[in-house]
Amino acid sequence: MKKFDVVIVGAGFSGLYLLHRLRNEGFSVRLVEAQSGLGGVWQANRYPGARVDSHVPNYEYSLEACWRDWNWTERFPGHQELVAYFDHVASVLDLKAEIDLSTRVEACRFSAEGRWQIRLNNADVYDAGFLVMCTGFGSKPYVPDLPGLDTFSGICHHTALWPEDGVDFAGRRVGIIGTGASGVQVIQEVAPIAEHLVVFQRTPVTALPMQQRKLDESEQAAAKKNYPELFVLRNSPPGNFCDIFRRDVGAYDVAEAERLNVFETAWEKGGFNYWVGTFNDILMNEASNRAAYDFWRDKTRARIDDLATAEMLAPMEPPYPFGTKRPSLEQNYYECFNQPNVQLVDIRSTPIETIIPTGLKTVKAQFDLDVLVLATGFDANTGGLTAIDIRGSKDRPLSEVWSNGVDTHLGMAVPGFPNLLMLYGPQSATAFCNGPTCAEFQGEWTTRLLKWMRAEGHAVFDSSDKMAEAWTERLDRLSESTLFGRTDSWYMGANIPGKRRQLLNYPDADAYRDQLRMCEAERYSGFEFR
Ligand code: N01
Repeated sequence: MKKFDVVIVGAGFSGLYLLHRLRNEGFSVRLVEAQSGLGGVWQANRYPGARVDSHVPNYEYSLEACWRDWNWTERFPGHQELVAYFDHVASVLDLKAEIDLSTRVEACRFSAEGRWQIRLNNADVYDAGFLVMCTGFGSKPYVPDLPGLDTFSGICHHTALWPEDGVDFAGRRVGIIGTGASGVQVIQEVAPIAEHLVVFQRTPVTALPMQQRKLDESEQAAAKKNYPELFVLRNSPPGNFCDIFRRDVGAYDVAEAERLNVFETAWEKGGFNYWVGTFNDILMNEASNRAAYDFWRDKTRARIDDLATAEMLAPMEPPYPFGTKRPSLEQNYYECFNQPNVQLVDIRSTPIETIIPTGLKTVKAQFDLDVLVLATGFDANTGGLTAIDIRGSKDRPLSEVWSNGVDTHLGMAVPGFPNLLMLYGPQSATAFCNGPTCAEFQGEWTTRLLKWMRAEGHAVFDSSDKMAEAWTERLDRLSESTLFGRTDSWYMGANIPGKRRQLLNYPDADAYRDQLRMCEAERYSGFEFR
């Protein structure tokens, strides 16, 4: 059995950063990754059009070694370029020798000796002092239980389980179920080439203009002079992004002309500016939220030719508070529905009855399809963790402990699972924190915790039920004081039938970071050491 100080699971932003930092601090570390390459979700999500929704230089590490010689070709890079970036990172930080690719963690047990035994699918067992799960929030695809799905005789794939050799849509009849971030991206790629595309929409997405453009090396060379400052800004309130800052006033604290001007400016900047870069109460105050919705609705409807289609895609009345489901970014999403070969079907009013060998039947009509794309999302936040048989000191599987809902200490640790940490996990700022920002912050926090334990002579930590329940209560209160609790979204665990409805993402990355800092300043309050 190979022994390590730390085993990390997952080679995305969090896993690679932590490997780099812990190894530099003298810990022996092994990183295990199920995919055949680096980059986490960007390996699995190789569907056409997959690209990141955070603009350059937000979605990359702040380490100069990683950005000095790296240039992006687009403001919002595609998945192939992202995968190449992760390879570049692993090369410049010299990480590859410590990573097992194509290796799946099957079971993790906490032993009486106070260490983790990690069984891999190749029959190896690793023995580690600490186990850090960096499996991301979207590693478990959700395939809905649609009657007859297994009878479909055409090509059918979930967007996050996309075949490496791709799918040819040209001249085919294609159906796409789901209009979240993944659906919006595939639809824009398929619409121009399919003979006929039917989009099955249950809830409209509030997609925002990406304002994509090409980047060249000279522009980036000039911008890099400011990167050190920009990356400091990314980690300071209002943190997350280097260059998206909301005004610290409410939408109705300013006159109408100014409000509209702020909305328009954010709209023109593109990306997430319109979601998080306008006023401080958009996601809390109903009236402000409605103002943001109405502005989005009017801009969007103006792009859609047919009135009935416009009402389905951008209804006059908001289907949910703006921004409480993740707004996707788009380039020509709404124009796709003006094409004669693209049809939109509202499956809330006319639900899917069954999938048949030749297509799909709703309660109202039958659609003949050659290809069916399931852009139906993920068992987000928890699914990637509960899929692994992880048992703590009481030998209870994590999936059982969380079967009635999640309690964690600070979104980092689970009572009864000593020496287990989660990065970008449930109940941390995950969905509301730019990935690399969170990877670096939580990675630094974890590195300092393990160094402190080493210096203090502690071998084992655990957290208490009382503190974890208090953390859940804090999130429940945040769910009530914001507008998030009103919407069925994966932020709330509400996209998975039977999953307990609770806010699974701390909706303020700055406040979340303050909580972690406070815990550390109090010599890791809420943790017990031995
Ligand atoms: O998944 P989603 P996603 N019958 O859960 C529908 C990140 N991401 O893969 O809204 C019919 O958002 C569901 O309908 P409804 C990003 O954080 C990032 O698109 O539940 N429809 C919805 O329309 C994102 O938020 C990027 O009513 C069903 C869709 O499927 C997160 O991953 C790219 C259904 C699922 O949308 C998840 O995005 C991709 C059913 N039974 C993903 N079940 C970028 O950065 C579900 N739906 C670009």
